[in-house]
Amino acid sequence: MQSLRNFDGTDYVSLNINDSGINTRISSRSLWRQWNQLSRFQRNICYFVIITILLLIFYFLPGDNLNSISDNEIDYEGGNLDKITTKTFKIIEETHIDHNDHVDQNEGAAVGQVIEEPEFPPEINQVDDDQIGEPPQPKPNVLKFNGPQNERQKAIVKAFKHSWKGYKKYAWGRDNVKPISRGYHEWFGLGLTIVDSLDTMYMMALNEEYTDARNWVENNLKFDLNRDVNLFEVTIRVLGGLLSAYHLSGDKLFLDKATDLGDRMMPAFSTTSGVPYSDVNLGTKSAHSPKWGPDSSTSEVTSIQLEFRDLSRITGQPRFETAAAKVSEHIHELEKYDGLVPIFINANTGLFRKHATITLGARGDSYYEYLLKQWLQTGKTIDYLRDDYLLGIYGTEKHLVRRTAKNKYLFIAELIGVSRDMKPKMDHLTCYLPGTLALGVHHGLPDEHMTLAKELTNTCYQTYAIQPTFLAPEITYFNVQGIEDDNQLDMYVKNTDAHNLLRPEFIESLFYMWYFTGNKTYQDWGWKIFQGFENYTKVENGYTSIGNVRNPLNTRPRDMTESFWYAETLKYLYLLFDDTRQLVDLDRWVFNSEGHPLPMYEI
Ligand code: DMJ
Repeated sequence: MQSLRNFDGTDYVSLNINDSGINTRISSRSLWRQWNQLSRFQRNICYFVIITILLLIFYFLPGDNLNSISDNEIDYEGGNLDKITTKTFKIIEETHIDHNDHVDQNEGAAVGQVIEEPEFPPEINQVDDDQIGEPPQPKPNVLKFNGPQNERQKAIVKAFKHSWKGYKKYAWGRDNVKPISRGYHEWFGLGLTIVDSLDTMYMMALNEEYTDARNWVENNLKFDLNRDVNLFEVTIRVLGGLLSAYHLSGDKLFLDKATDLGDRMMPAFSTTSGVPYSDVNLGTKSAHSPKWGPDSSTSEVTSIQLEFRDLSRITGQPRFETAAAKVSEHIHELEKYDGLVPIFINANTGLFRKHATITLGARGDSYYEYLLKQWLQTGKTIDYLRDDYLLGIYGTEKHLVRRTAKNKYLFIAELIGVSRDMKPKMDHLTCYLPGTLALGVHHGLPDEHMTLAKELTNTCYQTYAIQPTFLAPEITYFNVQGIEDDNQLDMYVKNTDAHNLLRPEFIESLFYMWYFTGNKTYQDWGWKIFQGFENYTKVENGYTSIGNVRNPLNTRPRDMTESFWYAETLKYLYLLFDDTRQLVDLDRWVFNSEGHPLPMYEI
């Protein structure tokens, strides 16, 4: 190092590295010379000593040093692979410890510390495999409920309370109330009306009723019943109801009940194809095909995935999601008719029943609904779900969309038998479709779907409006043949199809249409329909299904209130009359087939 002077007179320091380089080269040469003068034996001893020293260094180097890299040190941009890999391992270790079933054996273990393998029998260790680490987090919850905000919402809450009062008085803890005979009806023995109603009461801020129901669930809801139940119905109503109540309230009671129920339904998936049996005994944990035949309904086996996936995501146990998703994956591989599916599938062969009816009504409907909703639930990350949905709508437009001869009302027909003959008939169940189409369009699917949605909404509305009760029948037939008769009607109803079960599908669609368009006509249509329910289904102790919508003087009350009246029809009416359209955020929540909101996940 030298002190020198610049031309302008300022001082500077010069560091001469060349000299030291020369010295280094000289000393390396002499070292090399000395090394060559060693005998082979001496060199081997040197090798041995060097290797031993290196091994000792590696052995005693503390493991934590490898992990002690802070986020700031990680050069994500520059691709410092070693550091990123080390960090990733650390994250995996942390999540494994957090969610390991046996973590209590090692309480206090630090992250990265070696945890001794517990001595559990193999089957328990298998459960360990089931843990996938930290459950994916849903998008943030933005739900807040303040009770009814306007006259229409108040009227809906009043209707709910009236119906609930009858149920509580005459059927408490039973599946359904029979409001005329003041009795009850048991289907599964699971207090269906209570569990199905939990989230509706929560959203309506009916605190007293909600608390009663919550306490019943805590003290009385037991699944250890030696009784066959329908996998689909119990999934969408009971499992869906519990999960939704859990997400809205955060009350772990509901999650515990849901997990117990999910466990008990798992035997339904023990088939050779993975397509579940329709019936499962929650007490004996055994499952089988329905009594009436070997097949399961297509819509049933494909409309359990939202619930089973949600259960997995909250518990961190993937087996529920895996079993249910396998069904969708299997059906994805099956041959379809331009995306349309027959309504029966054999659980053992995993094959569709050849030439079964194709319909978007009973036994077909929610296959299409759950393709879209599963895609949304998983953050639009599973492409085949979206593609199968789009294909299904394409097939619908190609093969099922028809118009009446006179007023050109658009409806969704059915295809029957080997010849796939068109049957000009539409179940009320099909009136869920406009809502689902609108939901898809909002989430980026083709705008043309909205045209179909609007036209079908209008037709469904007509099925109500043309009846003197202003209530739609279960099934409507359509005139597609043009005849020279001014009196020809576009729609007609057969005697056997004239009942109304207080079903929700069209109200559900009105809610989506209102939510996405802001067109108040949809609210007004819903209000008129609600008047129909008020005028022709309301009785002293609640609301009842009726046998005939065509004659206001002879509605033939059926003395039955289905649980979906509370879970869906009244909930969707309440949401339809939410003028702010902000009560539920449809970018964050997806409703299951029974009207229970579940959170969307990022993946
Ligand atoms: C409900 O249980 C569900 O909406 C299901 O998807 C279809 N049937 C009833 C309502 O009609």
